[in-house]
Amino acid sequence: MTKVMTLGQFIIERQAEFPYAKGELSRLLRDIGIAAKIVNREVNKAGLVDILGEAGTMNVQGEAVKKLDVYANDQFISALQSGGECCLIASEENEDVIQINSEVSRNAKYIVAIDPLDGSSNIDVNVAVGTIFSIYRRKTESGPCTKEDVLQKGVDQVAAGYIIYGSSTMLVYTTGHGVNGFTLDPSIGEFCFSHPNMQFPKSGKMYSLNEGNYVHFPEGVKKYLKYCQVEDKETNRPYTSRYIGSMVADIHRNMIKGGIFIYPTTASSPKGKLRLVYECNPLAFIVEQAGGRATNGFTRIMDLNVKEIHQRTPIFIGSEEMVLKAEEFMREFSPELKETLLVAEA
Ligand code: AHM
Ligand code: MG
Repeated sequence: MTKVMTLGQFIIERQAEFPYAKGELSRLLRDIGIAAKIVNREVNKAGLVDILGEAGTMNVQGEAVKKLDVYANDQFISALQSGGECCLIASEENEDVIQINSEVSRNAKYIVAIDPLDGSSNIDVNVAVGTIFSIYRRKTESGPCTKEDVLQKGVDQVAAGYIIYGSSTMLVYTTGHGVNGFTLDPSIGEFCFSHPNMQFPKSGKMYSLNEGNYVHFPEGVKKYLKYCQVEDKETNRPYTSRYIGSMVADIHRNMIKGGIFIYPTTASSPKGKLRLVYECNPLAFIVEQAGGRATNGFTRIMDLNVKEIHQRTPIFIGSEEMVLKAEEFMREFSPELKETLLVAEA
């Protein structure tokens, strides 16, 4: 019989990778895993909305029904608050950071940045959504943790991960020693080690971006897109277009099959749409750890300065050779953007 290793067992086994760690990070990852299972249960019930009641209404038990992204936010915050290993949370759902000032958490070492339910507009139509998280060590030694503590570059991340609520639910994470994936076995309620040492294929055939925005794309992206669509046997073109509109799902697929995901600047989002701190940096950390590449078209995502918790950035992320090719087009056809983005970031 094959032995199943649960996320909890795996985390304990890997604790040896952190010789000076006292188990706090392991406990933090475990807390996130527990909240993920609760969120998974609710996401799975989303189709029963007619029976259980729509968001904003009362359900049959007379309880107020929350929107799922608000529900997910509450679950992760409550798990991190009671876990005792996190002193500050930055969430997509909250304008400001959340300080955890309880006796046990006030001096905790870690900070969590999280997008509790990304792509939530896909829930109504039964399409995969995700949670993205990033873990930093606080900058101050002790005492109340402040917003300044979270304004760190992506290179300073201690760990990052995502949960994809898809045809199956998976948790994928890195602590800077490669990327490992765990699939939720609903029959035992545990994430089980299923994808060891995940590797981003060096190249691929899939490109993912919202082509509806084509007229507003920078010239470099337009030209790269045309390059993807041209016939060329040697480089396996034309490529295939795949866009779910759930970043976690698009990147997860590309990590398994090979591909590039782009969300560039557009006329309506001149700084890009996606958020640096809790969407792009954690995914960049995971993708780089799997051998892929993540930039804003010119500069490595994890090297970008962080000024605001809700800061946006354009992103080119995925198979290394494909991202490098797209960057060539950006340098040649949209060189002015490099300066503009540097100024925006400064
Ligand atoms: P959200 O944080 O409001 O859910 O938005 C993020 C999502 C990403 O998951 C996805 O890649 C992107 O928005 C899709 O945007 P668009 O509909 O503009 O293509
Ligand atoms: Mg989001």
